[in-house]
Amino acid sequence: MTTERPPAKSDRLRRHLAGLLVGELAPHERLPTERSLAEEFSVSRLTVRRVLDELEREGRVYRVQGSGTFVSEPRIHKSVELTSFTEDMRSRGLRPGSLEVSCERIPAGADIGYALRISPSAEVLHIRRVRTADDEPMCLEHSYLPAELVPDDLEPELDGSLYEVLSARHGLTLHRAEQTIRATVLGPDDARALDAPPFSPAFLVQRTGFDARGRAVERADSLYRGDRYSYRLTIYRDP
Ligand code: 16G
Repeated sequence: MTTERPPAKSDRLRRHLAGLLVGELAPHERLPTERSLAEEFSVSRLTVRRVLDELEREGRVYRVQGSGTFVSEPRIHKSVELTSFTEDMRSRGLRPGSLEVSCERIPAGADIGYALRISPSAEVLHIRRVRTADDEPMCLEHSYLPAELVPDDLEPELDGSLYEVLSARHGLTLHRAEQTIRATVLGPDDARALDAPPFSPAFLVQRTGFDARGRAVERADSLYRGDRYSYRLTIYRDP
């Protein structure tokens, strides 16, 4: 017969804090002090600090010297699916938006031309947007579209969803994409656009999207704030 051991005091503390973080406290609210947690759970201050260190490493709380420990903003879990920024934000109940939108026609150049399977001298539409969720900058996005496929000036319509405009106006719907995700840091200009500290961590997601006919429709570089994003994958094992 096995007897279950009662949970360690530090486990009870961890569970209590996890409960506060998911339900009771709002982002940027202060957690109870180390001293009061130590008293309430009959553990040492060192134990409390260790549990808080762990939560800090997981990005669930942050500390301000001399003020205490606070609840972090929740991360946006992005699943690797062929969705648009607008769809991603709406499915989380957030209001998508775009700031600092610019749109210009430029020669593709070697890298973009290669990704889009067009000549380096062919024209592309370069769209730059700071993507926001409930007005907070989340992602800096550069999209490159072969000008041949989108002859109109898209800029006036880029307050909303690019994918919706491509589909409604140009009959272009993405069917498949190749995507790479890598870690990077924000250079000073990108950090300013994203309202984040320079050299803070970020994800760079590079997508090449194809329509059902196999035409490369978009090459995009999306730079996501590392403190607000995590990538979630559903993975399967062959039977
Ligand atoms: C996503 C795509 C981006 C696309 C944008 C369109 C990734 C990594 N990138 O951010 O390639 O341009 O959606 O969004 O998912 P929109 O339709 O809201 O403009």
